[in-house]
Amino acid sequence: MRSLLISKALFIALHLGGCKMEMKTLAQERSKAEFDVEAMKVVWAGGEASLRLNQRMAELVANDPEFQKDSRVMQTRSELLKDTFRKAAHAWELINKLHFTEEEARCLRKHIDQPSYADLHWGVFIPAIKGQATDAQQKKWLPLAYSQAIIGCYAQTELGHGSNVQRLETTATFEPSTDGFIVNTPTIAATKWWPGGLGKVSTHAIVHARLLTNGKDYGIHAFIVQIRSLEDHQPLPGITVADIGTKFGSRAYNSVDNGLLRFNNVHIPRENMLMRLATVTKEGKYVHSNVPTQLAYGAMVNVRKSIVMDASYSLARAVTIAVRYSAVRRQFGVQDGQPEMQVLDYMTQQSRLFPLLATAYAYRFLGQWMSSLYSDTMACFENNDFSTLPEVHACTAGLKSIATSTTADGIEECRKLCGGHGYLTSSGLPDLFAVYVPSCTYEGDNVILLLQVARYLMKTLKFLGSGKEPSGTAAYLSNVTELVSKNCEVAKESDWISPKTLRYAFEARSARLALKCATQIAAASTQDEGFSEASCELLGASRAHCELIIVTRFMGALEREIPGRGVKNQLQILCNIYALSLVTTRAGDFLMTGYLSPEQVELAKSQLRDLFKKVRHNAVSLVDAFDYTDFYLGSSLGRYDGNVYESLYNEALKDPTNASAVTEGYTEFIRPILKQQLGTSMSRL
Ligand SMILES: Cc1cc2nc3c(=O)[nH]c(=O)nc-3n(C[C@H](O)[C@H](O)[C@H](O)COP(=O)(O)OP(=O)(O)OC[C@H]3O[C@@H](n4cnc5c(N)ncnc54)[C@H](O)[C@@H]3O)c2cc1C
Ligand SMILES: *[C@@H]1O[C@H](CO)[C@@H](O)[C@H](O)[C@H]1NC(C)=O
Ligand SMILES: CC(=O)N[C@H]1CO[C@H](CO)[C@@H](O)[C@@H]1O
Repeated sequence: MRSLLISKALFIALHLGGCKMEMKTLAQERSKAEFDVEAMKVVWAGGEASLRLNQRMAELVANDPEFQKDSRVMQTRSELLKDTFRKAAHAWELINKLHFTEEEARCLRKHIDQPSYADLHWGVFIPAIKGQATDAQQKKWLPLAYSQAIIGCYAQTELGHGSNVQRLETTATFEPSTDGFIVNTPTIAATKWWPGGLGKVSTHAIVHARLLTNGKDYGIHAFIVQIRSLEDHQPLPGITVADIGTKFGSRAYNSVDNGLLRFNNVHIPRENMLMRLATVTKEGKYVHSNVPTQLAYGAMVNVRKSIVMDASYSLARAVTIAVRYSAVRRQFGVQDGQPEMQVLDYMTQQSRLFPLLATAYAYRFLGQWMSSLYSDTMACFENNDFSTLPEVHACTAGLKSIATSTTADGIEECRKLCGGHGYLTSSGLPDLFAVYVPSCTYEGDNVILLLQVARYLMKTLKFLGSGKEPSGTAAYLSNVTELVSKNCEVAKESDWISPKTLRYAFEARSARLALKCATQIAAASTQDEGFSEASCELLGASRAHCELIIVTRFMGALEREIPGRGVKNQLQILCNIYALSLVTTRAGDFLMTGYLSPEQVELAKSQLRDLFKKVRHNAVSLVDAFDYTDFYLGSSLGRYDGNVYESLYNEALKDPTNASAVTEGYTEFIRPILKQQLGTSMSRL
């Protein structure tokens, strides 16, 4: 096997004889892999079938001239929107012509790699109808939505209120005489603001409004409101709708028409209230249905699973670019005419990059686990068993928060790892970052989500021993007494790479931080005051709880057989890197709670350095396993063949500013300065 590998390497090296060093370098890197890359691709994709599906869609998009993305940088916002609409229409044509399943269609949209209103229509509007509409309502609305005879968005957030949904101001007042609701926007702050797809495209919106009937306020409910004509797309009477303007980044999420929406006493039929959980009768009586409210939370688990999956894809994308470029890029370390060092060989580069590589894999397994958590939870709900809801809610909220924050920071770190060139749009990183960062805010602000986890942790500790023992991801807290008293026993470097040791360390950290907060809160004059005083520490406790879950899910995923030469071994190395890099970056937690001694942290650090050495030869192949095509990556630095300099050069020459050697504006603004024809009055001073 080994000799076969070496001869393959030689073969590649010989055949690249005439090639640039950058390209030779990546080929050599690949020849050093100690595992079967194709088998790893299957593991990453979550099975042979999804790997093939991804490859099929990647190819379809890359080979279709309608989906080309080269010119996007130069577009104005209006041009970008039109380009996005054109692509969405073309995709819809393909989806119908080729009879794609929902899964295939989703995969196609992902590969087009340009967010659009369609993401909101399929990803939010339709699921909301499924979750909140009665069977009869679904029968009416879903066929229209599935055929895109209507296009919808999800209008919850207002200018004045986002996170605190209960304080939204838009009203829907029941009017018995017309058997409908009057939807109204009472103040400027009540303007709907942010919904994606609303600004320029949607014909319908799911509007969250305060339900008023018989003079009583029943709180926030969802209503379907038609906002544009199905004939000529004009806003309907009483509706003001527009785009909220340009967002962060040069294109990024600007391909989505996030919108604003105001209602001036707009009448909608009573049946347009989404009535699965509650109804209003003809007489205006508010009635709860017999469907348990908890059911609405099931969909949330699914959404959060998708967000964690997206986090792994986006981080993997940034890491692919940074790893390939770090292998190609050389600086310093010259010895008698030899090439300079690959920056990937610098320990500092490795210590920033390899933990992110490991994190991408960690989130991938986390996402897979969340899929099964979703089906398990739904199965319990079907049997009217909602006992796991608080735990599942807290855990998925926290995982969404940690995964998106870490990914956003990780993409930015990858940009820095690419030095100056990472700042160029043609590196692909600025756009990736700009598209990604709002996920720290939407579907729940990340800080607020961690505070929810904290509330759950505090409650769990409070009720320990009362017979209501914690379950699932919080089960370890029932051992809190032992976890806070028994310190770590690691005595040598290699002690650190035991799953039991790692797991226990993360349990101890989390339990100790949580208990510390609980003690602090108990000492306060009121629970609320204590919680608020301790809230910064509570974020730390929540983070510790979530990182414990991620570490144990990664380890759990490796308990099974994983086929393919060397695949499991690589994953084990990555899992240890993930866990130990957390031990060292969060050393403050471990030291302050007294679980680790400074010497034990040192041992973790040197174990981590050993692991970096092990992963070094495999780094390029480990990102190859993500199976991103050059078209999808859209990065001069992350190219599969390593030909980065020529690519950067060509991209620069394509810039429209270079269309003429003498720049526009020369005659009016530059020449007069050079010719001393400007500011004659100034020159006298
Ligand atoms: C790109 C993008 C797309 C979006 N798409 C949609 C959409 O399709 N439909 C829709 O309805 N909305 C959408 N939104 C809106 C989004 O859901 C909200 O912005 C989000 O819920 C955060 O709410 P907020 O803006 O009110 O933030 P705020 O809650 O005002 O946050 C401001 C700051 O206050 C802090 N904070 C707030 N409350 C607390 C607290 N209790 N304790 C401690 N700190 C606190 C936050 O952590 C944050 O730092 C979108 C937003 C973006 C950026
Ligand atoms: C509690 O600790 C014991 C001993 O370390 C262990 O065997 C058990 O699995 C732990 N229980 C939970 C729920 O983690
Ligand atoms: C778009 C364009 O015309 N680019 C030009 C920029 O300048 C270089 C150098 O003169 C030309 O080679 C490019 O064609």
